Amino acid sequence: MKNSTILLAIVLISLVILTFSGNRNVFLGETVDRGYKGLYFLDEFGKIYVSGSAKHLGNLRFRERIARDLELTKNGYLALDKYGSVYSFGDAIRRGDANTKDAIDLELTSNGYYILDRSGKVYVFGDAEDFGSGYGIYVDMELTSDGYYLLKNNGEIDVFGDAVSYGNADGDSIDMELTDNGYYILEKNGKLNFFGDAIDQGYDDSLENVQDIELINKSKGYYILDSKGLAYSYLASAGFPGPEFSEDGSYIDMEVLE
Ligand SMILES: [Ca+2]
Ligand SMILES: [Ca+2]
Repeated sequence: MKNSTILLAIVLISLVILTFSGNRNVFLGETVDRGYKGLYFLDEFGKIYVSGSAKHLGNLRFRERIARDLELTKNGYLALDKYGSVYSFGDAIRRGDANTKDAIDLELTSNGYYILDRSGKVYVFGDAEDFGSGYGIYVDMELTSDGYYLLKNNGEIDVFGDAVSYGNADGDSIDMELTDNGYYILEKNGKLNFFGDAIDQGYDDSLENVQDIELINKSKGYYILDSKGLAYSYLASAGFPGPEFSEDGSYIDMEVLE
């Protein structure tokens, strides 16, 4: 074959690989300064995707869909699996595992962490203070300065310590995020409920299987992540790309690097 023929063949083969590799990255829009540096995404197999100046420090490689949560530390991150095991990367310190079959959330304190399981049981490690557990089916935990909220899958919240109730949602709920004097509660169809001083920047309640809301402090906007890896921006996008698209919907968590 002539050199030009070989070159053409290489180009064609590369095009075919590119077209069918399925590595579609989802871009989130133009580059704007929103006061944060990057994004992390976690899928249920433990793979971690980064963009912007978020640092990739390692993946978990599960054969089953058991990764549940990712939390950032100053120069690292901790990950949680459904059996309550905690994995550390970079400067993050692992302080022990929860003995459960259905862990759902990891929340960090200054020198410790909480693990919540689906039944509402709260596990404490390091300097995390135990204010009590819930009773029911739970989907999320958020910390206040001296207490915490537990969110049930029906949208009801339980308050512990200094956490203040501003009301409940009443749909199939998945996640909550706190503002100074209020909170957001996200439902699985993308519907967002606003309490106290939480600002409505919009939402789309015809989505499927949304997983996470992440607030952007500076813009007072937020991202809503679905299980396929699409991050819907409401005054949130700074132009950092999202993760690979997941046909089978395996994304479970997103974190913003401030
Ligand atoms: Ca998280
Ligand atoms: Ca949350």
